[in-house]
Amino acid sequence: MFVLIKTQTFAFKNEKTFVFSVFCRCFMWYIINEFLKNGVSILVVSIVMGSSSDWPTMKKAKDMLDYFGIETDVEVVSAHRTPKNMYEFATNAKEKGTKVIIAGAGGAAHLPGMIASMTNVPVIGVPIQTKALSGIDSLYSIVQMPGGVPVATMAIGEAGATNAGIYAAKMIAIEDESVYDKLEAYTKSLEQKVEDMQNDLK
Ligand code: RP5
Repeated sequence: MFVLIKTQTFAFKNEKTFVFSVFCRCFMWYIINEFLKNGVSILVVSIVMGSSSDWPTMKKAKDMLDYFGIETDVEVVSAHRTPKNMYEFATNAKEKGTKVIIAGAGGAAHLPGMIASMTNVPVIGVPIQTKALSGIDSLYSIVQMPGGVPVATMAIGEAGATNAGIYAAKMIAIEDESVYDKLEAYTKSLEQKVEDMQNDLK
């Protein structure tokens, strides 16, 4: 049996081999498609911070991402102490499969902005609460980016880190229904918390 597809002719022994071959091709097409949809979407969020002293705050972002089942990697990369590492990190982020970067820094907090200047992977900035100025310094350093180089800046400290994790999950959820469902459940759990507070007052 001969089948003409566009300009190519394919020879088959009989109808059965033809049907089997079509089935195999469809099956392979389906597997590749599924792989592209799910397998290739390595749901990685990179969490970076200027110092290990930022970790107690930044861990809140990781906790949220773990809760939503999103893979993370964590690194200490300092804009001032290891600028070459920061360059490597930012310029390799896309290739590494990083979908979102959460960058935390305190004081003269240049890390999120500098990373954002070197990659188009979206950057969420977390201003670390500092001893000297309570994090106002970090906030201003991160939030006041020049037009053209955005950093999605969160609140100062742990609340900001928690929200950074949730915000990153929302970005991942654009392409991942299962993460979206977990976000819905999380939002419901917040409603429940408020209801419990209300009941505790009675
Ligand atoms: C920043 O300097 C870090 O992000 C950190 O918040 C701050 C202080 O760093 P350490 O002196 O505690 O290492 O780069």
